[in-house]
Amino acid sequence: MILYDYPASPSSRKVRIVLAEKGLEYERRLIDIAKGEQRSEAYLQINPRGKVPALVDVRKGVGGTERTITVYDSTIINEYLEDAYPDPPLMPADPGDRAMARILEDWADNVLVEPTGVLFGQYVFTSERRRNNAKIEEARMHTIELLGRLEELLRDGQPYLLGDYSIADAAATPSVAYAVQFGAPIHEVLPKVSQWYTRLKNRPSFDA
Ligand SMILES: N[C@@H](CCC(=O)N[C@@H](CS)C(=O)NCC(=O)O)C(=O)O
Repeated sequence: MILYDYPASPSSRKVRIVLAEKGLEYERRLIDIAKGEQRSEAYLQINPRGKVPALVDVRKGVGGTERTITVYDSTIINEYLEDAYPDPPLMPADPGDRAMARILEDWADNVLVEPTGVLFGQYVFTSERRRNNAKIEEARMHTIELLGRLEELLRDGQPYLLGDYSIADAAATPSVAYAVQFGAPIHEVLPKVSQWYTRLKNRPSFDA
């Protein structure tokens, strides 16, 4: 398998976590989005959307013949990995929980990523001199407000968002990690989220 990714990209991190959780080996090819490599002609052949990540896998198809599968978009890649490599499962068994896992993944990718993306942009792509402290503080507070949803979800004391570790935890990890790294006071004001995040950090997949 080949993963085309950019180390700091939350979508790439989400896929690397799932690959690690499933114990899958793969080669990594850097697509440097800071240099615009995602728009190169060669990469657009792999992902016509011009985004990271993308995954290329070679496996036997239904008739037993080998085929090359190219998948892009982190959610679709993780669904592919779940279908192709179901052990260990990262989707809950219950249909209601499966729906909730998808809702939480979508929420992490499209809602939570907004303020954490602002923090990332301010700390990683902006020089110290040009940083906007009001914007940073607003993004930190917005992150905390959004994570209130997870604090509520974790109130019954389960270790992970839907009980057992799932795709929903993997999807939220990159944004929560950036939130903590860039000063959102999660450990101070959201005790359940704080304990859950510590659990995520202690999983070997976090290092991926
Ligand atoms: N929905 C896509 C989003 C992918 C995405 O936005 N990737 C960003 C990095 S996290 C990217 O490639 N940015 C470069 C660009 O938009 O030109 C996914 O989950 O894979």
